[in-house]
Amino acid sequence: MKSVGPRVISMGLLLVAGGTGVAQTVRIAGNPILSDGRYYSADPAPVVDGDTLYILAGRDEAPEAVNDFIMKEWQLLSTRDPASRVWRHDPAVVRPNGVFAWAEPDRAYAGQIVKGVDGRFYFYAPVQERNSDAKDRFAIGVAVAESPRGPWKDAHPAGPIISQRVPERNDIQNIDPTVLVDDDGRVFIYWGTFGRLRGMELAADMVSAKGPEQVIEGLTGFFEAPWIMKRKGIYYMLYAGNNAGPDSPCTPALYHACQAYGTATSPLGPWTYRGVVLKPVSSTTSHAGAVAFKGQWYITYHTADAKGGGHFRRSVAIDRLEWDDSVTPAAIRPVLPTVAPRPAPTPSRNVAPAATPAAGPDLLPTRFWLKSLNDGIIRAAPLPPDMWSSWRGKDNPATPWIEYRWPTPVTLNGSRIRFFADQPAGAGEGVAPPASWRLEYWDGGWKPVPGASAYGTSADALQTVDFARVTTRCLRARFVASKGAGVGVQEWEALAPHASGPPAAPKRAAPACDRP
Ligand code: FUB
Repeated sequence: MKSVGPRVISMGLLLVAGGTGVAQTVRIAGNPILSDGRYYSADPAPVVDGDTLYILAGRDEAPEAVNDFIMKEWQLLSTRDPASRVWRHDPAVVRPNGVFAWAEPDRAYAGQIVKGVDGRFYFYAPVQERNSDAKDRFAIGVAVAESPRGPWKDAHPAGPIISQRVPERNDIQNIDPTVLVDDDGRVFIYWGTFGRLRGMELAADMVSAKGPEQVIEGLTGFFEAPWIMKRKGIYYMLYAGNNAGPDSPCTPALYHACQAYGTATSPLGPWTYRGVVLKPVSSTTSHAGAVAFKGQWYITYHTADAKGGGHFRRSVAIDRLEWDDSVTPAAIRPVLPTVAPRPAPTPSRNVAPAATPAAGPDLLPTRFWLKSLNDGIIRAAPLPPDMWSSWRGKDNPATPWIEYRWPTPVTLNGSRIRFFADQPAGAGEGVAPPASWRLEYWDGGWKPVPGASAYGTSADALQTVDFARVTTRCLRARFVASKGAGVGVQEWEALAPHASGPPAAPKRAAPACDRP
């Protein structure tokens, strides 16, 4: 794509020259920054140069039904004042094979731009090596430029500075680099994923390893996405954590991540876990960066909140990051994610959002997410936390059920359900459409809903069941599973006779009907 001179296009966007794509000035209403679904943006890494805040981001290009990181280029967002809500978007600023002759074109993963000891900008980029005998070909290359906008050239044309082969042999996936130039000019790089974090000192040239690679420990639940920063003499490491469980401070579901942090008084530790900064976002991955800009700290992260967004169609958000200086070391206050005002929801017959979901038997701990039943989201290619499922691997229950409980009685005359299946109907393994199912309501005992239409079992579309009006506090869907397979449900709606305004989510769990 060639640069063009300034010109105005529809939707209030101003086009200006820049990068290798066409830059646009974007006036936003709030988060995410790019929200209209034309460009997705992930793995934000903020960097300040003079009076401008830049955010480096990868670009998610996965089609809606593809669960994979299709990422071929990095882009830049920049502003002189986040409060102005005016951003410049430079798409396609750099591509892996455009700067690293040794790299594959795909997999422009989470990089970071850092101002080096010499005042130039260094871009730490995880890419895949084209020719390598390593089991995992992810490697970290470094490019250099006079400005965060580039143009970038390989700062180490001999190849990556870190891989499974250099500077030492390792067996981790070498991605998610983050770099600190300390006050005394020493340089430290940290990287890693899948629970394995490494740290190492670099020389002042920003590329040569001073080594050795060190295993970083002490950061509870570390999964990936480290972000190093320093404030008032203390080193802070933000990271995506996935220590999951019903009582975890981080995340209830294994496939989601929180942003947690730890502190240290020297750059390579020891590190002390300090708590959670950001609860799980709407995408399964969470990746953050933070920076001070004109006297205010900001945190950048990504979500699935843009139009058409998803776990592999993520979008960058920014919020203030505040400190609690009343404690030592200063603590990071929990971040309150903000979103742009949304249009008022259209009236709906679905009163499920006002109910508390329940299921029997219990979920496989940390794998599925009961709350997804009534979150209003149906994905083309859902992941486990997008659904409830009775699947346990073996001994899957023959007659599982799900239930809605309202705090006060509701009148219903229909229901819609969207099954999930990764096996065909009749399969005896995995998750298959149920052999049959029925709806019951509580009326002093469980009774079949009267006059029910056919109970469809296909997982390809919402299955609608109409029935005669009932007024109840509890509605149950009982399934007969296919042979030994599990049953999966992405979304389950309970329909009132007439549409009304959006039902409020319950403040407290509604009690069961069938217990005194
Ligand atoms: O964007 C690809 C990967 O997703 C990053 O490397 C991880 O941190 C996660 O955000």
